[in-house]
Amino acid sequence: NLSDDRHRPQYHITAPANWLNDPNGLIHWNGEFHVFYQYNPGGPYHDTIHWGHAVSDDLVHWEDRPVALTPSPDGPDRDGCWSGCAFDDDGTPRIMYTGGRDELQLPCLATAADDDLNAWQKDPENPIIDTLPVDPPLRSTEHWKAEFRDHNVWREDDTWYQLIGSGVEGGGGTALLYSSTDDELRQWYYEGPILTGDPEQDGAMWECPELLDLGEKQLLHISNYDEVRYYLGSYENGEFETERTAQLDYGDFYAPQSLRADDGRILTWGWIWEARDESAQWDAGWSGALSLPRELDLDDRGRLRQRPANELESLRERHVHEGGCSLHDQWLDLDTDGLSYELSAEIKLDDAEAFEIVIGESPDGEERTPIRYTRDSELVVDRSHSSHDERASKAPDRMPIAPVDEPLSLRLFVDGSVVELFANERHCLTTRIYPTRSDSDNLSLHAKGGTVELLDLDVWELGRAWTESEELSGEQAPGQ
Ligand code: DQQ
Repeated sequence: NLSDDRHRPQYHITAPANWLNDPNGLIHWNGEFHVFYQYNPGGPYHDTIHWGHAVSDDLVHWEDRPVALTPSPDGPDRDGCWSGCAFDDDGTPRIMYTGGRDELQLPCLATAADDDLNAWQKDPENPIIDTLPVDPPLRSTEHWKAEFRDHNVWREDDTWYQLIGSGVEGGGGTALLYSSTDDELRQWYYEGPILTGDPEQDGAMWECPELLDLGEKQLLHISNYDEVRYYLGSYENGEFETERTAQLDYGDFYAPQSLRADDGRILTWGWIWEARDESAQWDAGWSGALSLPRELDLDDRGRLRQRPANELESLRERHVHEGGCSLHDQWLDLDTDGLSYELSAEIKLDDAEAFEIVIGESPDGEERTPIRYTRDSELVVDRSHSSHDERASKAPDRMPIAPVDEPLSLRLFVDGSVVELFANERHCLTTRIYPTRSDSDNLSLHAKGGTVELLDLDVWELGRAWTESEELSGEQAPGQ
């Protein structure tokens, strides 16, 4: 029974059951936030992909909607409706997505058939791009004639643009630019790559490219199978000039996509994949969650800033406050219940070796996950004792952060098996833990080998974000 599953998140987006991967078609429409996602209703594994759909009017409480896109047995998306985006075409919401058929990846268009975005009309001319660029020649694989998928669409004056992810044969991942002045959006002209990476450093294939205008600078992010990499710099006339590149998130976070809210904020969701093997996902009956919405912008030094959307504060319930004290080589137990909370801390490593936040701990300490901030300015999520289940990953997650002599401000969200960390509003690490015992929910702090100044500390238990839609959860129970 999914509702008794302690690993299942309570305030993150999940599918009603079965498989979820990339967030898709994100749009703020008629005051509602629409999140679609790659969804296999047939089981907790990646197979014939549909688009699942969830809606919120406050970014916090979500409601399931029926499946929005289903592969057409005779269509170019017969094998799957893969990732794509939504956009506002002068008052009409449309989506551009990738259809899969045999060895082909085929760009497809659809138009909203109702105001609630529950139904979509696929364009009879699909696929709308059927000739591949030869310069550069696109990477092919044993299975795919060409890697050519995922869409990011925007408009500049009267011209539409879109990026499609690919890789150059014998070279690196790339984001290909197309333009269109066709009112029907069926004619697209190939302009060329806006950026091509180094295969060693940036990956040989780029999925889900997205270009975001952050004002002074532009941000391109791509997913390269391994990680989400971002490029911060300037985009002009079809070319991207990189000033800085880094990882967007140091953990289990992939294929993010963004929307621009009516108030101008850029909000980004990513797919949080599982860190346990397939048999454990079968047993659970569900796989994958979406991250919390993150606001992306620039800080006053022109660096990328990432913060959880403010609206999430409305989930806060019981509150514990500590702070304005020092911990000398000691433990501090925090009085919380369960695995659904937010912790916000401002700390400074004085002469301590490390500061630890220990989550998901059993009374005998046998299951426990220390989140450790060390003198090497590294944040490590030590999963070696996270779970008695051999099928759960024991690998540590690591993220470099600010120098130890500066205070560290940390926001931590724990939600069942999901752990999301924001350090200094810049560095993010999303990961998964699967404690097996029902009493593995203790939360404590530890100053190791010296003094840590606890400048501030708050913990809030967080409420449920999910409006139960009985009809849907009954209809889509696992195994059906
Ligand atoms: N997932 C989709 C693709 C995309 C990949 C298929 C990224 O469109 O490239 O489910 O996770």
